[in-house]
Amino acid sequence: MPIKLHTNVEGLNGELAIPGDKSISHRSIMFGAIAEGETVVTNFLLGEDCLSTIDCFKKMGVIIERQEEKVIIRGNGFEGLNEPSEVFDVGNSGTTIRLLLGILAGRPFHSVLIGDQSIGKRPMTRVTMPLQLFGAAINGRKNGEFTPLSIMGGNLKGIEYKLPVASAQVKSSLLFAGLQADGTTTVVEPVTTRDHTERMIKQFGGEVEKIGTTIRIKGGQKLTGTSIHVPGDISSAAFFLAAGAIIPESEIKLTNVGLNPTRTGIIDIMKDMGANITITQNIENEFEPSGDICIQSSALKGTTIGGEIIPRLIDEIPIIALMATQAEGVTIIKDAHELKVKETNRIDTVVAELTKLGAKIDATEDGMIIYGKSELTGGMVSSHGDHRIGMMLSIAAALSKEDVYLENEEAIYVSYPSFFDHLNSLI
Ligand code: SPQ
Repeated sequence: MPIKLHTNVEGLNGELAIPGDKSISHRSIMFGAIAEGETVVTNFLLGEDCLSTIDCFKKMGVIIERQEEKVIIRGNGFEGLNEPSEVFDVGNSGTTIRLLLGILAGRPFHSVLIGDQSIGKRPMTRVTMPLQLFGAAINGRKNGEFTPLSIMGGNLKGIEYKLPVASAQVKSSLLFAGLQADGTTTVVEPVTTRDHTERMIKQFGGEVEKIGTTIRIKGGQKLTGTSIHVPGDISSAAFFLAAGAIIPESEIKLTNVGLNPTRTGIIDIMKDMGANITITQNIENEFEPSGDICIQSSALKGTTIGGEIIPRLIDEIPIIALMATQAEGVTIIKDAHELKVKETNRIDTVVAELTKLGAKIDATEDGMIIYGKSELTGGMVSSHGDHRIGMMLSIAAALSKEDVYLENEEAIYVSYPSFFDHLNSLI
C-alpha cells in the first residue's frame, strides 16, 4: 500500500542526532568477529542491512549480544569462524556480501550466499575474480557474476591488484583476504574511496600502509578486540542537509555526524551551490572524525559534479539531484556510471521519479543533467525498493503543494529506520 507523504511543508526546524554510519557499523561487526577478545560497539546502526551482517556472523558461531545500539562481539580470530550449516542471506546489503566474501575467501570451509532480488542483479565478479586470484574457489550464477554464490576458501597467497572500478567494497574485501594470505597484498585504487576499513584495521591494532592510492597489507596479522563509537552517517544526514537547504524558512542542526574526508563530498558540493552550512568539528578523533552541522535555507545555483569527487558522494547523488531541481541554472553530474549498479539503477530511478513530480531532468550515459529551478507537483512515486530513492522522494514531496504518495516505503528501513520520525519531528 502506498503511503501519503507530508507535502507543502513550511520550514523544517530543530535538532537531530543522526543514527550510526552504515559502512562503519558493518565493519565493526566484521572486525569484532575476526579479532581476538571483546569488542564493544556503541551507536551501532539498527538498519536491516547491518542486522543482516550480525546474522551472518552468528551463523558462523560468533557470540554477538545486542542491547539497543550497543553491541558486544566476542571474537576468536579468523580461526573462530565455523562452517555455517545454513545459507547466508544478506538481504539488500551489497556491503555485507562483498566484504563477507573477502573473509570467507580465507576460511577452509564451504558456504553459500544469497540476497534479495536487488542483490541478485548486482555485479559480483568485481570481487569474486580477484578473490579467485588469491586462491579461493567461488562459483555463482552466470559464471560467478550473480547470487546465489558458493565459496570454498583457504590457502591464500597475497596478490597485487589494480582495481578497475573505484569501489570501497572491493578494496575492503581484498584487504580482508590479504589479512589471511601468505605474504603481502597490494591494492591500487583508480581514485581514493572511503577508507573506513583501513582506519578500522589500525583501531584493532593491525598495520596497513597507504601511499597515495596504493594500499599494502601483510598477511597473518592478529587483531585485538577494542571499543568502537560509530559516528552518525553523513549519507543519512544528507537528506536533512538538502531539505534544510531547499525548503524555505528551515534551520536544522545535525549532531555527531561522521566527517571522514573520504565521505564529505556532499558538503563541498553544497557549499559550491551556495548552501548556508556551518560545521563544528568535535575534538579531533584519529579513528573517525565527526562534528555538528547546521544548515539554513538559502538560494542555490547549479554546478558540475564529476571526476575524483564522485566516490566521496556517490550515495548522495539522488538527493543532490533533488537539490539541483531547486537551484538556479543547470547542474551536470558526470563520471557516475557506478550509479547503475547500486540497489537500483540510480540514474534511471532518479530521473523517472523526479520527472513524475515535474522536475526537468535528463539521463546521460554516466550521470544526469538537471535544469533548475522547477516547481514540484504531486503524484504517485516509488522507491523501487531502494532506500535512498525513497528518502529523496519523501523530501521532494515536502516541496510539493499537491498530494504525493510513495510506494515501497519499507525500503528506507535498511539504512534509516527512524527516518520518518525524524522528518516529522522537524515539521
Ligand atoms: O551496501 P550497499 O547496498 O552497496 O549500499 C550502498 C548505499 O547506498 O547505502 C550502495 F548502494 O553504499 C555503498 C557505497 O555505494 C557502501 C560502501 C561501503 O560501505 O563500502 C561503499 C560504496 O559502494 P562501492 O561499490 O562504491 O564500494
